[in-house]
Amino acid sequence: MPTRHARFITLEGIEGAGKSTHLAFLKEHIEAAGVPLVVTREPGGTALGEKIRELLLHSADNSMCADTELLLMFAARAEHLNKIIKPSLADGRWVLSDRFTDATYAYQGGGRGLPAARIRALEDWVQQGLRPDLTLLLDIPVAQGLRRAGARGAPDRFEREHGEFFERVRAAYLAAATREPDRFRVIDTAPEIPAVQAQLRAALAPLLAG
Ligand code: Z5A
Repeated sequence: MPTRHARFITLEGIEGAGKSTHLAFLKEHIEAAGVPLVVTREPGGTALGEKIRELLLHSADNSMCADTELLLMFAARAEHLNKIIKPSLADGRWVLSDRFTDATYAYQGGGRGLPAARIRALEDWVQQGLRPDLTLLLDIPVAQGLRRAGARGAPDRFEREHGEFFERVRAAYLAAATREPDRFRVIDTAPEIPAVQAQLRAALAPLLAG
């Protein structure tokens, strides 16, 4: 029997903020506390969701409408919620998701300029009130993030965007963190990795203690 109430944790951030780098550390740290954990990602996390991810990230056609992009994000999310997130939480397993709906507000809202009300309508419909318990926002100045990300391979459809796009995305993330200080923990990922891990440990401590 699970001893703690199952928690839904999300990891967010702009390009190059260090999500992939810190996901493995988070998994290890949470599991070391004896917590059964499912690690997943968006867009994706299910067989159909991964196909939608492929369309979203690697479509050769750069002219996808912003509304199409938004609807595909929520189509993948509906699958993810119903097949992975909700069943895992109901089973007492914690869920750590590499991105969730805050990414939609940041990228499709802040980045693409879609109205927040349109995103909220889909959020209410698809999530039926389910929200993360904790959101770790990995934050880094855009220029530094893009420098770090630039060291990787061929860019996907989002990674081909310009600095101003990521400035809008970052501003939207930080505004969300200011609006919901109880749910968000902003982690400064500009320092070296051990210093970032110390912040992550501190952010998780209250949940792991509870
Ligand atoms: N998207 C959306 O638009 N709307 C939505 O609703 C959702 C998603 C759910 C998915 O990409 C894309 O989908 C995403 C938004 C969009 N596009 N973008 N951009 P993703 O999340 O799968 O991929 P990503 O954003 O490119 O993130 P990533 O690959 O997970 O990782 P990262 O955050 O960019 O960073 P990293 O690969 O861990 O680190 C980058 C480099 O920096 C790497 O070489 C590290 O070794 C180095 N690094 C990291 N931390 C440090 C420190 N502290 N010191 C020194 N070097 C470091």
